[in-house]
Amino acid sequence: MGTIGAMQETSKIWMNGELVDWADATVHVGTHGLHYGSGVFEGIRAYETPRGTAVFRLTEHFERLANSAKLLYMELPYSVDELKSACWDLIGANGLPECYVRPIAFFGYGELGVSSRGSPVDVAIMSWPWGSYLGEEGLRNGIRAKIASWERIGPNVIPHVAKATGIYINSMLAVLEANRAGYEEAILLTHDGYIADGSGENIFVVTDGVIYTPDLSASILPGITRDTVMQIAQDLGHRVVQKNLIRTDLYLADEVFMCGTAAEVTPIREVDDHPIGPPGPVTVEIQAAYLDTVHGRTERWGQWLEYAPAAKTQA
Ligand code: PPE
Repeated sequence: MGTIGAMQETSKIWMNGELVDWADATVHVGTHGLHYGSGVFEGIRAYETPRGTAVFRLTEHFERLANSAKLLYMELPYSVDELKSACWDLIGANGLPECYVRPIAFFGYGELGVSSRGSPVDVAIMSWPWGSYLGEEGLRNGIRAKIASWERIGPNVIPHVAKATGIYINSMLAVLEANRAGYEEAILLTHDGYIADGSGENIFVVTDGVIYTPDLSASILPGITRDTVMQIAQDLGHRVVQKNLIRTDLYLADEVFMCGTAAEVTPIREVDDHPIGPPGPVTVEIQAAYLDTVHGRTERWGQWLEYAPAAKTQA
């Protein structure tokens, strides 16, 4: 999963209201979020388009961050508009035409003890170049996935609608298990045995021409790419059904793919050693439409691309 090796450093990180040098964006080891996983974050992509750098669904990502914070009783010290503008400042400062953007808000250094009362809230935004999450080869030819023995956290364990840092221990264990067994990605089931998420992606299944994806009751993260894929698929004339799926729905599917900001639209060619096949026509069509959209090669879904505010446009 992800890029192997050191992450590519960029010049600046936005931290608590200012742009600081990459190396200076540090926290104290007494930080609440480090001890208890009490943070919320986002993963956003900025793409190079014919009209300059565009961020895909920037507003929705920060709105989800605000919702995630709310679910942790965390008061974000910045509004969605302020965070969007911070994001543009950062993108401008780092000067990359394409990058992955990672906002994070967490209970900081103040008081330890599980209750977060008394801890300040720190907010930072990083950006760096991040290539295909599951590899170029995976994007083109599909990946091999394995159902994890770790269940996805239930709705009354941690609110799964929140993109909360602590939840990712669950994802980490699942993907480590899959990787150690020789698979590229893990698929997690709910406590009741329904398909939930990949470790960092939502799942889609195509059977007899109908596109299925787990609904929110299956402990999924309400993915912004998932929403994008559902809208694109419907606009292209496909029927999309949100419903509970079981693991055999994957084994017997005509096509399976995953999607997420980092993974974009990645075909799955095998689940638990059941061959599904090379990327099928629906997957290929949706992947192409998605990549054309994010790179600004089509205007059809152009409303999702947000451009730098005029005053701050970079050369
Ligand atoms: N489910 C999970 C568990 C998840 O982490 C992600 C995003 C999604 C679904 C898809 O959500 P969206 O990006 O809104 O379409 N995972 C992010 C972080 C991955 C990481 O390794 O870090 C991402 O894709 O940016």
